[in-house]
Amino acid sequence: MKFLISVLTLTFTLSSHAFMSGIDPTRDTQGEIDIIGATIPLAPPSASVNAGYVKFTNTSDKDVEFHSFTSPVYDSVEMHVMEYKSGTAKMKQAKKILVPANTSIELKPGGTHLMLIGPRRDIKAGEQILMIAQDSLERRFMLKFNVVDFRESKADGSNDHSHHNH
Ligand SMILES: [Cu+2]
Repeated sequence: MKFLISVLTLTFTLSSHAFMSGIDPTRDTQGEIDIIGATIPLAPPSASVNAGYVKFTNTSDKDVEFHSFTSPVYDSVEMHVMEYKSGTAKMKQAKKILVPANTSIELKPGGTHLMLIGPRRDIKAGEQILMIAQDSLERRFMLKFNVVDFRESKADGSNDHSHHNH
């Protein structure tokens, strides 16, 4: 992990605040944006996509608009919103995700989510997947997603997905 972080630091030698402490992987503060409970549910082995869920809290007085997400583990990451029309739900690609000033938004099942396309290797429960979000000011935010196998335990809808076994 240390190695990977230094590689990323070299690749993205930008503002140092874009890199979090890593003390609590479920809640990283990077300047104005708190990143809470970033989770990737483990998909069946045959799946070629995963979904990413996370809660963003904007603690600043300025809107933050994410324009892109990338991950070294996936070929591409798309922002998806759900469209409900006459009883059917359809995913639609979005060009941005807005986190208004002093507001929290949640990417969750049935709503806005990240679509992780083309995993470059096998994904295992318990590991962390790095993702870089870039906003409209070209600031970069590093996110760590916990891969969770909800088939192991009952998904009761609670938001506590933290694992303490590593
Ligand atoms: Cu989707």
